[in-house]
Amino acid sequence: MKERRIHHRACHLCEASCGVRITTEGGRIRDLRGDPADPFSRGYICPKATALIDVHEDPDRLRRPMRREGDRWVEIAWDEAFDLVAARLRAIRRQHGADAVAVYQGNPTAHNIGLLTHGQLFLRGLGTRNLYSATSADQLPHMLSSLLMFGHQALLPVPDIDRTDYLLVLGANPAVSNGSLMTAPDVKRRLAALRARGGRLVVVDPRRSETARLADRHLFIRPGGDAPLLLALLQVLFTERLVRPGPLAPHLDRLGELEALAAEFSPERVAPATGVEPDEVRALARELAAAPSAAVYGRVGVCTQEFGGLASWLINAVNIATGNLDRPGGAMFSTPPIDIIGLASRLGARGSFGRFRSRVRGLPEFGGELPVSCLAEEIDTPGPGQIHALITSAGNPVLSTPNGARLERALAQLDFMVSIDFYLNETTRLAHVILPPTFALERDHVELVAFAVSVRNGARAFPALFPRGPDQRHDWEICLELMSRIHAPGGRLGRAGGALARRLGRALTPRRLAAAGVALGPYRDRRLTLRAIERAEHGLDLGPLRPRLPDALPGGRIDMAPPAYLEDLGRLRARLAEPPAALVLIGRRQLRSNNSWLHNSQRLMKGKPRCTLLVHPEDAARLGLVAGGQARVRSRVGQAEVPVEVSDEIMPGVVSLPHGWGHGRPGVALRVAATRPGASVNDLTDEAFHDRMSGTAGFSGVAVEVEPA
Ligand SMILES: Nc1nc2c(c(=O)[nH]1)N[C@H]1C(S)=C(S)[C@@H](COP(=O)(O)OP(=O)(O)OC[C@H]3O[C@@H](n4cnc5c(=O)[nH]c(N)nc54)[C@H](O)[C@@H]3O)O[C@H]1N2
Ligand SMILES: Nc1nc2c(c(=O)[nH]1)N[C@H]1C(S)=C(S)[C@@H](COP(=O)(O)OP(=O)(O)OC[C@H]3O[C@@H](n4cnc5c(=O)[nH]c(N)nc54)[C@H](O)[C@@H]3O)O[C@H]1N2
Ligand code: SF4
Ligand SMILES: [Mo]
Repeated sequence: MKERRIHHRACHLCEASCGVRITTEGGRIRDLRGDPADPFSRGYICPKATALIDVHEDPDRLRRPMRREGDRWVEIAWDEAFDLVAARLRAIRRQHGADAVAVYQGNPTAHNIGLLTHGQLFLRGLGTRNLYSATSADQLPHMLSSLLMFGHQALLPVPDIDRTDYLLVLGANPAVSNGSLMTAPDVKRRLAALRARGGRLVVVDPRRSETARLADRHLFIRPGGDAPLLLALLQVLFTERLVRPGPLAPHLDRLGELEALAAEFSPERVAPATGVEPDEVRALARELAAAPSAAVYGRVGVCTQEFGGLASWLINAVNIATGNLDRPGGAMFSTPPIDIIGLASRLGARGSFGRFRSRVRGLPEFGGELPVSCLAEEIDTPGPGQIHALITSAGNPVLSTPNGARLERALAQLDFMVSIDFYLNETTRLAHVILPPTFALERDHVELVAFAVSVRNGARAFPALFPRGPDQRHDWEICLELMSRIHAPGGRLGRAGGALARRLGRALTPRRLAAAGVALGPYRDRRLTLRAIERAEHGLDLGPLRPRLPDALPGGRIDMAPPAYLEDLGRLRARLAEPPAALVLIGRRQLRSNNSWLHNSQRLMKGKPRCTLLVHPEDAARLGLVAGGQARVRSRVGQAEVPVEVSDEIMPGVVSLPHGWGHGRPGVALRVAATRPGASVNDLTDEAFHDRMSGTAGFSGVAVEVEPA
């Protein structure tokens, strides 16, 4: 056991999925570095990769189920925990119906094969309308535009950044995030290569971000101004006869309607809302049209704002209008080793929107889920259909969703709450039971999500690095166990059926399901198997993206002007007629944070405090704020006190605060995070400020007042 061994696998803390080389000795990690032989990341890793070790070894990480008795937590046995949870959830379902049990799933779900297979089976199988996830605080608008335009909510275009001649980035900061809905490890090198081959990079962002600093040009934009800007781009493209959809033209519906609606949005008309000079808009349109290939790419900044739905649609529309959808160097579709979209489409599952609406505010369902902006009110508003119990899985909604403070109060009122998570954090401390799963190094990994949105086709899978502890459970096992204890005996299957289902579920491990998926997948002609993917220990490169349209379109057509967007234009016109708010808040991702959950790593917490309010010098002077001083920030829903950082990298009239902080809440058992708790920006963001069309949370553009504290 003492022998030194080298393992090649990947970090899957985020979508970039960077290859790592880990040296172990005596069951411990001696060294972790980037894998130079990895064809995707070529030796790159970001500072967060060391958190693989830190979380693995974290003494605060939970390894046994815990039950709360008032303010005290006691360890209990798994069997007792499963029985307790199942009994409570069954009783609440019996008394109030299936919708009374809500579910919230967080971001790490996407990087956890067992939560994608058995987790979905269990949580969606509960048959509740009250399904919530981080999707509605993130990429929902992109998925919605894929559903409404391309006919499947998971058919997401990816900018082909390794071959493009022109990349226009709106509301994304890949130099820090390492790309999202764009698996592109070591993005900075790729962006440098783009410029080195004569291509151009333009970034549109209310902050001169780390990505903007690498660009040929950076344009400040008022938060929420993207939809008007994109409409103006289309207006110029149409009036200057620059629209050339190329080979896609015969597959487009309602291009004429798009032209007609864009006509009213001249660059001059939208300028007050966007803050972008009309000449700049015209230049952008002409450059996009003239480039041999170009891609417009937008992410969190265009999604989590008042007009995220419209903006996502219009990004696709510009890519199509300039002939760049599905062409090398444009926005393309990956071909992942498991064709979830094809499999789902054949079963008639393309996604859904607006099938039902939330009880209190009437926000639309998307993909079977309701917007997380309405979770708190669905708990704290009495009446038929009220939520009485909650299951959280791999999420920390108290820190990650708008008006987390209201949600926190609502959670305390629940009859029952269970969290599947290995940290006692801001959310799970309110649970009655915590069920801690294994962590990344203790379980098999098959990458499902990253290569569905990768800038290069590929595949990756590897076995657990360390055996799990004798009394640990994987997420999928927890979900399977709960599922069988909630539904049987007495469920539709009866006692014998329940036992059979459990045996079947245990035999169908996530790995076996994935193996079947690969065998049926798009590379079956090449006889690709999961075993072959696992043998490729540096990751399997399956080549550059290939054009896939029109075959990949489930309905064979692209809708350029879906009615749901046309209806929403009225709301945009009304906003354009109003004066903009004097001071608005936006977010900021940081290299050594991953949303809320890596702040218990000493190495990642080193250096200056990072939870600071970024203020432009003019605003600082006007408001009487000084660098290093404290500011009190107020919004409709709450307030926070934070240290001030003065910089002209932020545009005047905008302030920025990172998310994922606020660890000072009582009962949080994160000893390192507690040394620098910071304030939660989501105690300021407003659940009532959202994209009404899609239901997505509005983190960007929240009206605030700031004064010295
Ligand atoms: N203001 C503001 N708010 C935001 C954002 C923003 O930019 N600004 N960004 C939004 C975005 S993009 C996202 S994705 C969300 C994230 O929102 P969440 O997913 O709710 O929050 P995370 O901080 O990612 O919390 C992840 C939780 O999962 C646990 N965990 C980690 N790995 C596993 C695992 O393998 N299994 C299980 N069961 N648990 C695990 C961690 O301990 C942690 O408690 O936040 C959103 N909130
Ligand atoms: N280091 C690190 N990496 C991460 C994460 C992390 O927390 N830390 N989180 C991961 C997750 S869950 C995700 S979803 C991805 C997100 O990946 P990205 O979307 O690339 O990351 P953000 O930093 O949120 O980028 C949003 C940008 O939009 C800008 N912005 C804000 N409002 C507006 C607006 O109205 N219009 C425009 N045009 N721009 C605006 C912001 O200033 C910011 O630069 O990152 C992932 N990677
Ligand atoms: S970018 Fe960092 S956190 Fe994301 S996969 Fe790569 S090393 Fe891990
Ligand atoms: Mo995210």
